[in-house]
Amino acid sequence: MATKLTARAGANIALVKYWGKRDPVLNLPAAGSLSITLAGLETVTTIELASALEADEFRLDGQLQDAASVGRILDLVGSQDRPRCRVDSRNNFPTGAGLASSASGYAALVVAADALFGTAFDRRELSKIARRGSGSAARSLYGGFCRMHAGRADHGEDCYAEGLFDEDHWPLEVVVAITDSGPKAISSRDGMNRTMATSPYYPAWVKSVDADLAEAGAALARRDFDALADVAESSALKMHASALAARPGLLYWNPATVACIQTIGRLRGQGTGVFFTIDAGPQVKAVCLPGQAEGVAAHLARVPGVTRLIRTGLGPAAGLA
Ligand code: 2P0
Repeated sequence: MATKLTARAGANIALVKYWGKRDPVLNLPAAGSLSITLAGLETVTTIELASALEADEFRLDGQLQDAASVGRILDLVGSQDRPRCRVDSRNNFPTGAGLASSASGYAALVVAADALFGTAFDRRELSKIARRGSGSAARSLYGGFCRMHAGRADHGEDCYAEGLFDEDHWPLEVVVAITDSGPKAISSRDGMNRTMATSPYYPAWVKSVDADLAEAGAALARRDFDALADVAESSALKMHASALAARPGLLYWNPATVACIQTIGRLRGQGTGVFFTIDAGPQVKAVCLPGQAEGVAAHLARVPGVTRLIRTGLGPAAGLA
């Protein structure tokens, strides 16, 4: 039996956003979400059984970290009697790029742990465990296009992610425009908690998500870019509107964020296959029809305040490295 295994998982970007929880302890989202998994922007995680250790050890990009949250996820895959572990996790994408490393990080962790402990959970079960670490992590178990189900049950067994289409279904391209690489002012978790607690628009946001999921799923199935663009931009703007209406308000954007939105809108008006989405930070993700990313990147590079571009496409499911 192996005593050391490595797994990898890609970052993901939601096209229908997750923003708010129905249970903070089990980390159950208030609504579903729909995402694309990215190629090449990965976390690679090695777990080594290390019974001689007094406690788990966790290194992120070489730096020793508190191992408590990683240990809790390892307990959920194995059991509390599992051997202690040495976990080494590396991200090959820059922090501050607005690509949540918690998503790819927890996805790679559960895949490696499942193989190392010999638990052989199916993807759905692994997505439930990854979700306990970070809601968006459930989606990084799958390649291509993924749907997260909110479920209704208090125990959360109906809350999981599933693959919709693999990356070959529709090889969309992505340009990430970085407008500020500093640490974000307010984490997603704190931002969504504040939105839930204080935003008068939060109930309307949650109520709107199911229709967006249906629309986005249908647009994907028929590869209807305009329909996907409309629903994805609306979902992102509604999420930010609910956050803006929190008290105090959450404004994740800077002037370059707005300039990128306007540039993308202008390009789309001229017939380029591109739409924007924005997460809990100032970076703008431009999702492009196959073959359009190069031209889109050239325009975004000229937007004042854009400091860096990352170009990528859709990537595969998490797996052993
Ligand atoms: C998303 N975000 O759907 C949304 C859009 C950020 C903005 O999922 O509290 O780090 O760990 O479950 O997964 C980021 O939230 O939150 C996120 P937790 P997570 O991609």
